[in-house]
Amino acid sequence: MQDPKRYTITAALPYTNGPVHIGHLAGVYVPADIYARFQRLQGKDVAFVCGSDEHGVPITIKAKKEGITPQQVVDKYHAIIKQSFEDFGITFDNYSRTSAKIHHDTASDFFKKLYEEGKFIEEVTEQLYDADADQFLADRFVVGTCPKCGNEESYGDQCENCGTSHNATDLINPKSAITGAVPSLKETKHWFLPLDQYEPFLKEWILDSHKKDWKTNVYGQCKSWIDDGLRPRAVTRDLDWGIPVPAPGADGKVLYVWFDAPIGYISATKEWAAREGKDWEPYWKSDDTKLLHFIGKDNIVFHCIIFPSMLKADGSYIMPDNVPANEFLNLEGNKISTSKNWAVWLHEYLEDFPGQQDVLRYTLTANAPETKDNDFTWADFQLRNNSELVAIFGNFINRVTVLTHKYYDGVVPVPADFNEIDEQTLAALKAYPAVIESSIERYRFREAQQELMNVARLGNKYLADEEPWKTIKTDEDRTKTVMYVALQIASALAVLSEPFIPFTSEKLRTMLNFAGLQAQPNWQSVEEYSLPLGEMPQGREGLIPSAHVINKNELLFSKIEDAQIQAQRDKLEASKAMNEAANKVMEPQKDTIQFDDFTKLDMRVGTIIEAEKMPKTKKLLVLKVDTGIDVRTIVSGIAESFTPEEVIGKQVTVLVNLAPRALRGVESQGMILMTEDAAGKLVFVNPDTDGVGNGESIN
Ligand code: B3M
Ligand code: ZN
Repeated sequence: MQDPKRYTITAALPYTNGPVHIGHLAGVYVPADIYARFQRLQGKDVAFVCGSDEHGVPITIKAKKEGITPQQVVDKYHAIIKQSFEDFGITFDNYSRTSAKIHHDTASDFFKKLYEEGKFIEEVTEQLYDADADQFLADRFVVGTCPKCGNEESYGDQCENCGTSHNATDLINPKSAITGAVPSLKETKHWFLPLDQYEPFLKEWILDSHKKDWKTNVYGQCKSWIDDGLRPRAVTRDLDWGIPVPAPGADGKVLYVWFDAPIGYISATKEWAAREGKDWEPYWKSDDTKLLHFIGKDNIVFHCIIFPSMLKADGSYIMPDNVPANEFLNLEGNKISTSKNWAVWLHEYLEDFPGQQDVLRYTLTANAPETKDNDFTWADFQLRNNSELVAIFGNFINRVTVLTHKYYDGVVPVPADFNEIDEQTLAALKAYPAVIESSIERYRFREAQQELMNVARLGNKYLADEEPWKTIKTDEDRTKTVMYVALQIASALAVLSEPFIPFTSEKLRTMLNFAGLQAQPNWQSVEEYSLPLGEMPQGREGLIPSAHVINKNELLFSKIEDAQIQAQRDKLEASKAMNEAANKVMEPQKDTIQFDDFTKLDMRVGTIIEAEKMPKTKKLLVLKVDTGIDVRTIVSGIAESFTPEEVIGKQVTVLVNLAPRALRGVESQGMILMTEDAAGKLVFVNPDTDGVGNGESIN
């Protein structure tokens, strides 16, 4: 769309059943924020809205699990999520929530209008029903085999493996997620949006008009759904958590969460407009508005097929201009999983890396899953910080500001004539705003951020080539010119970095004392004013003019040490181990024995006094154990878990009356009791016998 008058930018409403993690940030909120910040920097009229998605089955499941009400669940996580977004500088104009009255009213009215205009099909159909739970099963209440890809853990409304959206009754071998029971079919009335009727519209709008400008992953998914043929979709559910269906005969029914949630964008805009004294309608109904939905790939069908069909059914809304959906971010090679706690939670990150929001924002953009799934690793995080943010960006700024203070007491010097290198450097600088802009406008945020770093590289190369630390001894005028040019590059970085690393941009503005400037450098001025090309300096001052005084220097980034990275890896490993332990299938209990059987076992406290590896074996240690009765040899299969040195002196539990047997020619006269930890490592069944001597019986 050429020159829109205003922007309505939406970011997927996060489900309020847990905190947000790096996958959310990388996939949706950082790119949306970069885009919104960028448009604001261009002076554009922007409404950037989001909010908590507080209805739907996942929330009721969470409430059941924690023994609290769904409202308590959403209150808790709404507060945490909202705080995380603020902490990471996600500049929503409004962060609302779907339990808000304004949203209930908006969604209810939206349904009512369509209902009254006869846009729904009302139908009694058979739905999956869990008799044990006395509940209809829809969406995430039911799991089964995906009819399209065969994934055995598909949800009732969507398969997370292939992304297909379906009806719960389409699942093969459905099972209740509440009781595990095989559901029966039971009749119930629902309202359906006849998506098939919107097929011609969707074909023309997406397949014909957006083939070129939509991302191939988004376009491809839409095409495959449309090509498969669309069917009516139920927009109501038999549930007690959600927005009551405003239609006669709909007692005990609520709007389907995916019907109400996208309307949340509209409610959030209304709420914001009311607060700001604006009219919300142009942001949703005016042709000169650019509407954009930032989402993850699992939400494509809802934003490209279902919500547009709803808007079309209403008839008064505009369509999104683009839906720049991202693929998924993995973590250290595995899928991020809330239930398995395989995630980096934003609130926890900030505890471990206080004040370092930009490092994460930067890393996630550098590695954003724009065209394919990508992997976040702590090693990459450290490398990006140490060898890009610290070594390139931070280093350049540090050199410029330190030298300005050292040579000129912080005063921007008056340059002498520019030579060819200066002019080329400034010409290169001048080209960057347009280059970065072009990438952002095409939703290529990784590329845009790389170009930003190229500005810092340009600065570093310029300083390295011109060596003001050398010329200061020989040529004062030359040094002034070089420092002047370097300060222009630093100022440009303060402006151009704002969408990507806003906290750093802010610090840099303070360091360069932008507050003390008459004209604030902005995106346009980087293009317009930084290229004096020989006409300098009279009449055309730079971004940061001569005689301006900059503030004290401070470090923008600091090195991240190996120990910090290892601590993060350990944290992940620990959560994996805990998760494995929690999911471990326990061996069933053995057959019952009599007390006499037990008393036959003679177990004693003993101490290992010598240990050595059994030659030519991997697993065996030959131990000498003081059992209190005697010192005897026991061959034990623990060499993969312990070195001989580790076990000497250990007090252990010994079964002393086990019939001796020869292992590799060594007679073993007993057995040491062992168990396994969560990671599968052997551990001694330690008698923990403070003051108990060897030979004491265990019974
Ligand atoms: N809450 C799904 C999700 O978090 C959903 C998005 C709603 S956007 C209207 O993936
Ligand atoms: Zn599937």
